[in-house]
Amino acid sequence: MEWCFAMPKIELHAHLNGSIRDSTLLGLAKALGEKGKIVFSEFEHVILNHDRSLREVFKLFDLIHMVTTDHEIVTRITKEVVEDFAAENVVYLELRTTPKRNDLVGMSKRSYVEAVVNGLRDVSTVEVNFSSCTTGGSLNPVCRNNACTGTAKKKIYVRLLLSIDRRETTEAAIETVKLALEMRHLGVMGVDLSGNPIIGEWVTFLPALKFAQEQGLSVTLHCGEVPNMEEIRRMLEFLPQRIGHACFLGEEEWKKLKSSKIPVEICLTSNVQTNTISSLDVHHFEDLYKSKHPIVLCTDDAGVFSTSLSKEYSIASSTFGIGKKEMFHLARNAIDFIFAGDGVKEELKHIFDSAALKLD
Ligand code: 6MZ
Repeated sequence: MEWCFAMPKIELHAHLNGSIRDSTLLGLAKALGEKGKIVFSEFEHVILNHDRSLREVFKLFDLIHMVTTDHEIVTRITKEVVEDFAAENVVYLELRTTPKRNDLVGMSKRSYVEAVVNGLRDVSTVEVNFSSCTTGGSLNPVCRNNACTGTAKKKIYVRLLLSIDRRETTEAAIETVKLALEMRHLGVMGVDLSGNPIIGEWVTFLPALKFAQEQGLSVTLHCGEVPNMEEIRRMLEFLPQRIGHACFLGEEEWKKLKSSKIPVEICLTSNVQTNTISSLDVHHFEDLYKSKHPIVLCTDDAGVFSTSLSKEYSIASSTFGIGKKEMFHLARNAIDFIFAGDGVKEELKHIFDSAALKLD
């Protein structure tokens, strides 16, 4: 559906390392294979097999992380991921990633995030607004490319979320939140809790997430990727600013979610490919959409699941019989759920309203 590609879209749930292009991943793996650090043929087999369970997806992430270890690679993949989203008319992207420490290459959590920010600066195909600087305003020194200068026509707003991996300790999670606070001026808006949902306990992450909210950061949680009712209940009681997935909610939790009005990041392809949801026609998207619950369509891991945001819109439209105008409204409604401030929201409204005039 060409119109799904052409219309402006907002992406709020995209993991950096899950959004890498296959070609980049294979190229990086080949180079490591030539150095004898990995067996390339085994890696290639896993990367090109797109039919995997949730458990296998997390094994794949461990493999991906083996080839995305140094700063230059983190910078490169960030640049490419932003360029890919911009190419399909994503106008606002909240990109999330887990800050990683790797002593072997002198990487700290902070230098990891700096490498991500450098990737935003390196984007050349489109104008990037990634911090509080605004088009036409005084130039923020963090903008090295044509970001914020108003020189390029196509523009994407990018904001960052730092992810806490469920394998981490309370201290490590707090370290990530502190980093997010220190890097707010570089467009870090909040934190995410993600990682293998069968690992880790809610109580481990709670102090860090509470601290984040107290300090004014926004919080989004991977919630209900597995049927852990106790955790789902506690997550909803926490009142995060958004949640992702919401696949395994029981009746009570469902009611709680609906009355809370917490926006849900919906990842159709990801949920079906990982067998979290058995098929699209029974996906909870439909119930949430019909009951006008705040929702936003997202990709999760565009590389890992061979998808794009346009594809997700197209799938939702054809599966649930939603027309072009309604899909446009669905996309526009996401403005209310972004973590960036009112200035950006106003600019996005303007972008959508200009596009609406060309809709027919
Ligand atoms: C939970 C997920 C995920 O952070 O290295 N991640 N966590 N559920 C999912 N659904 C399939 N998809 C990705 O990106 C990769 C990391 O994001 C989280 C996992 O922790 C994964 O290792 P970054 O950029």
